[in-house]
Amino acid sequence: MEKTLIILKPDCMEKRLAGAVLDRFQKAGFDIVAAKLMQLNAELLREHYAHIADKPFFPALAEFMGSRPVLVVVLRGEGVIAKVRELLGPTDSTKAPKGTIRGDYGTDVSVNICHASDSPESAAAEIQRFFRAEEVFA
Ligand code: IDP
Ligand code: MG
Repeated sequence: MEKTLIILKPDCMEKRLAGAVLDRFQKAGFDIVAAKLMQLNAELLREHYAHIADKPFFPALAEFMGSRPVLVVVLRGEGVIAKVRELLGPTDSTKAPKGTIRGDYGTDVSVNICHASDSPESAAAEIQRFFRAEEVFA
């Protein structure tokens, strides 16, 4: 069964929307198989965001992502990687349709409620980055 990694970002935690966001994933039929509250440090963020670490917005993004504890979760289910991305909507919250998580709760292109893995390869790498094998109940 497919698995994906999500991170409920600092804006989600600050707005106390963790339950509302997880509810959407659970109502879509996905199971929580790992969860951990973490405050992400600079080294972990550089690794997690390696694909954009050279962008001018990266320092501000890293500061935002490390600004308070976030909830890191592994979800499991049929087609979970693509379906969770669809439920999130596009990166830019101001362009995300109403009814998507980012469209309903996000602020802008950076402050956008939730991270989700974008492919089977990144899901596998991201799950390993944040969890030990015995912490994933799948
Ligand atoms: P994704 O989260 O939709 O997969 P990515 O392109 O992987 O989007 O970017 C990772 C994160 O970096 C985004 O979720 C957002 O928080 C931030 N980000 C992406 N593009 C921009 C930008 O142009 N300006 C500011 N922040 C950005
Ligand atoms: Mg991404």
